[in-house]
Amino acid sequence: MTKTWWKEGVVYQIYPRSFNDTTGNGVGDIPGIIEKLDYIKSLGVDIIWLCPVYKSPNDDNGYDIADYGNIMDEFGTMEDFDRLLAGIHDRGMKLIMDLVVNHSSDEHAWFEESKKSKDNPYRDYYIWKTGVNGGPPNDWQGFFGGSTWEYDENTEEYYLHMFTVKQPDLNWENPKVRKEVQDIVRYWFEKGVDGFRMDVISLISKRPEYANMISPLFSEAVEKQYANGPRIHEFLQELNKEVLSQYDIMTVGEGPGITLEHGLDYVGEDRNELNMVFHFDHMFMNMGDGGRFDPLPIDFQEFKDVFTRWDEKLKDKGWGSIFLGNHDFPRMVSRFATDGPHRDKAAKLLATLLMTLRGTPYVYQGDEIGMTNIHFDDPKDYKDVETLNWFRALEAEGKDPKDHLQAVYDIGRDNARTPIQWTDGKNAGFSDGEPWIKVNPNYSNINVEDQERNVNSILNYFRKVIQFRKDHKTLVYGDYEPIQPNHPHIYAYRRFDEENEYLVVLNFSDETVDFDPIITGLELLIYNYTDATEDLLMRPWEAKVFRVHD
Ligand code: ISL
Repeated sequence: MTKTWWKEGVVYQIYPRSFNDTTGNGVGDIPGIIEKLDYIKSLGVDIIWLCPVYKSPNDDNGYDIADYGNIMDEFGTMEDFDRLLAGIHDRGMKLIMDLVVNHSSDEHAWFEESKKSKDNPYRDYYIWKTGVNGGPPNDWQGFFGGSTWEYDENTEEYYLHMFTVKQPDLNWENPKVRKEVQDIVRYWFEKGVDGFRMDVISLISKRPEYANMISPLFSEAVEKQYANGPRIHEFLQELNKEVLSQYDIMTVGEGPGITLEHGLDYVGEDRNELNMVFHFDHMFMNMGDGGRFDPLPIDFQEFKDVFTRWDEKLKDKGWGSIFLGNHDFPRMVSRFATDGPHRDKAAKLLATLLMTLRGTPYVYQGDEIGMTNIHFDDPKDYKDVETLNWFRALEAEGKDPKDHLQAVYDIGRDNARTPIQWTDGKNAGFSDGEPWIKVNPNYSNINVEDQERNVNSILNYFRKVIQFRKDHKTLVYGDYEPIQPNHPHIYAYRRFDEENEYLVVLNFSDETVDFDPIITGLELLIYNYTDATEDLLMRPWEAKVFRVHD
């Protein structure tokens, strides 16, 4: 297996809008990130992934880009960006950007041209179709609900939008579009950025027949009909050949619909496509038949099995990404562990999991202090377009969103988008003005300043366990083998190579469990209870990592 910086590095994801506001307009900004670079460096992370900062009308918080070569006014200027990049490089870290090219904003100059007339030179930059029987071209449902087609009266055709109406899908069949994407990517590489996270990259190749939905189950339609289209690998190989392969950079493709079966096609070392993908097997495992807003309880067995199956799939020829949350999902501690009385131990346990699996670990901002989900009483406090669309759909059925807030508490995207809690002062130290989304009221107990003072805080545990991964390369490259994989409460595994062996034991429950891994010669190295001993009587949410001696 080849060794590289992006396999050994730890990534920290920044959602700029909610990170740190220096202007008082209630929106985080680039100078705010610059101000916190020493803090980020102090975590021990190597790579920053910055969510979109390009010009955007913010229908989907920057995932609707109006100009790929400029910075959003609310976030600052290109000079600010250049200072950010230099500040990151000065500290020995790298920066990866978000590339959102499955779609643009409808306010992008390309789309403004495209909609003017059927013979406009930019018409084929997007996907236009005539209607069928007075309705849209097919019955496709979008990621945020409703039809994926929007009628344009001027030219009497429909355009495709897999996300909001303000996010028209680009037409990758058009070689000019692919060339534009290459130019965008090259532009940022020439500036010195170190890679890209590629938004919904699995969706760029459409199936030309545009047949009706093959299944009422959204996840099935995504995998078999929306994603993994016939030319996806050709497009990625072309991008790789023309641009990616010319630079020492990393790529991680975001991949709804990328299941185990497709994984290696995208990331196999012999494929020349992407370095890693984010698959969603664990992130969408608890979707009920009603989709995202019909969540089921987390199935712990399935949770473990997902990691095991993917490790097995990628171990010889690929590489994985290890993440438990991002800006599209609830807070990891609330979702996969507990934000009740055991929150402190549970957050540390998840940090241990992230840093001891094989694959590049991604830490989402705020998880390093154990930030939790938000429960707004008033539906009006929610800002996420996906949640708001769902409220609208409920209202159309005569229902009151107020009666359905539990689903949003469980699974809504705003859970992860409340401002970072820096202090116990005004607005949690995020902004002097009124934050664009309300701060989680628990900031008086959960904040960076407080955890800096406490050697045993979640924050300081993250630092320790990140350093631990870096000091033990076996945790990066070594083999992974689950121990007693069917245990109802314990997730345990060995990581080993020819020289070293480690045992990780994690108690995912509120109960004390007497675990017997039938392995001897254990020396305790990392643990989340200060008074931990070498035995395996695992207290609630206890995590221990041992060296295994022969
Ligand atoms: O959260 C989801 C919807 O339930 C996911 O399906 C998500 O929309 C999907 O993973 C794509 O996410 C990415 O592209 C979206 C953007 O809204 C997300 O923030 C982004 O991460 C459209 O650009």
